[in-house]
Amino acid sequence: MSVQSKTAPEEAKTTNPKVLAFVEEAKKLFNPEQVVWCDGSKKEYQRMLKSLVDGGTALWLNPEKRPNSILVRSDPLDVARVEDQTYICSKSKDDAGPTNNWFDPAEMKATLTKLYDGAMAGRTMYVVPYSMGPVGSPIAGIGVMVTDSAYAVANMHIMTRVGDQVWKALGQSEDFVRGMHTVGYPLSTPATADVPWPCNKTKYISHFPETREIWSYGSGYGGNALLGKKCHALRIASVKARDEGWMAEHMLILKLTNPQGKVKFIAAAFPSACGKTNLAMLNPTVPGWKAETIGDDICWMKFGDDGRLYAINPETGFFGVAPGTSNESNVNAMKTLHANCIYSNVALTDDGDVWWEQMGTTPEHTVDWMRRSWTPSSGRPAAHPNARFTAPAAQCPVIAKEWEDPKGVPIDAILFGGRRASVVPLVTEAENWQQGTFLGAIMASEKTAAASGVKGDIRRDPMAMLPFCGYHMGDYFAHWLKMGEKGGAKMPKIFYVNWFRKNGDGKFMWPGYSENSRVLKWIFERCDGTAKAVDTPIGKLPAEGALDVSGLKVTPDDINELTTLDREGWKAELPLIKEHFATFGAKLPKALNAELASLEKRLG
Ligand code: O2Y
Ligand code: MN
Repeated sequence: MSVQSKTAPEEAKTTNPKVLAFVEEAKKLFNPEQVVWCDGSKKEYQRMLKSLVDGGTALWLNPEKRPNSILVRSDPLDVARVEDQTYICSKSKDDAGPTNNWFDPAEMKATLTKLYDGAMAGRTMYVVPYSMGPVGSPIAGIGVMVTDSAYAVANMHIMTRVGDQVWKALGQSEDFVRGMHTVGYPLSTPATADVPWPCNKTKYISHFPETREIWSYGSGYGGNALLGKKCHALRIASVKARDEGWMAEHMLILKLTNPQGKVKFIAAAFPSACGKTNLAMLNPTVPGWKAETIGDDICWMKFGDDGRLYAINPETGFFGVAPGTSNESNVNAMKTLHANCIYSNVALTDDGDVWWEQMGTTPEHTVDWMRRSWTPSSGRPAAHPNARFTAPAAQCPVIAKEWEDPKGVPIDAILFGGRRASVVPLVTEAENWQQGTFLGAIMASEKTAAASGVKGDIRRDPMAMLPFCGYHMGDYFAHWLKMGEKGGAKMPKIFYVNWFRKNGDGKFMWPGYSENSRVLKWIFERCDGTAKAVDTPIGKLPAEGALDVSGLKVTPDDINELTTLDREGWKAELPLIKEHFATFGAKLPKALNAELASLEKRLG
């Protein structure tokens, strides 16, 4: 590559030698036409949107319907995270563990260096300084990302704290995550035509946990390109958290206030498609109770001076799944989306607004996410099932006042949950941290067959971290146990919830959504020691009458079934748990095997 980059060194916004060396290395490798140091300003954000619209990647939505919002349609082959092409490149394969794709770091860098060579020719390389968490918070972390995607920059503006204040907070420190991202579509000669959504059919989302680096190639979408999110805040941060004695988790954070004004903070882990964003923003149906949002996806927790676990939401926005979001399922998300959003792969209505499946009234005509004319009889969805909105968290009508508190919020309870049609009760309280870790480790979601009530595949997703843990899951469980030993009695209580039990007719037994506040109330009161529970082999279940079901149209029989131990179901589960635990080999902590053995004994 012969064309010289145009950057003048004085454009750099920091004198940090490690940052300058990183940017220089990236510049040499990618050979961009120019380098832009992002300042995180509103002006810069608007410039990004304009460049996306001018380049044909995006269009402005009707400003009367969705002010200052754009619609982006991606390449049909670049629509979601690519787990098959996601790698953990630790020095030892054993450190990545059996549930991650592993590659030798030197070999991966050799492969990617070839692909990176000149990959930004004819393009701009943006240097994006960002903070995950309030700038300067002792729980926050800093990253520097280079990218040739204005879409990634604009999304990073919404999802993270970008700007010069990050350079100030970083100072001369070496403690930052280095992220390199290119869509892998160089404009090698002036005659090379750009396309609306440049990407490459070859994709690599590679993580180097030991050196805190992310090298991403070929995709411009979501978690593959917004490096602050899954790559930094979970895969790299989980390793950093293990090394430094804190926790980086795939959890929402919510604030719950009872009618007397007493507050508890709850973190909750659910696999994808289990209504995490809905729970994070729920409007309680129990009179006098209030729920507010701190975060909807990621939670970083460190011990405070008082020995309790304090959590921050490292993000500043929601990158939520659009289909299924409606005034019925999540009115607060809908209100958040009124303006200043980026919509990806949703449908465009004839009056310049957005639409997706289950949003509300079906329009007679839209342009679908693939830019084709669409009517309800088209026989295909108008929005891609993984269509997304990127929305500023500050716009959420129920955002809690503490959401940007640099010291974080003290966590009272941790919830694990999956989608289980049978066996798992509505809510179970772990006896202690070790049993709670066991419940998190066996977390699963069940695909129910079309013939409802029939048990389908069970997919284990421990702590909802399977695709996001940057190291061996056996070591991750050990880290959880170690944190429990350190925190002792001050650790949050752990609960396992399941909103998705079905009856013999295949109907959901629990109404879910806002009614989940009844379960949250019981959890709150368990933390206070005021609600009653009964001991069972799997943990504590609500005692009769302890769950507030007043005014709820659920039969007493169903409530009873939802809150009673299914002994035979749990017995049938034991061999599946053993099989799951065998995945982790010798790294499975003995304490978890002991929990399993003790459960088996208690079940009789
Ligand atoms: O498809 C993507 O790239 C996004 S995946 C995602 C986005 C926001 C929150 N959670 C997730 C997830 O997969 O857990
Ligand atoms: Mn997620």
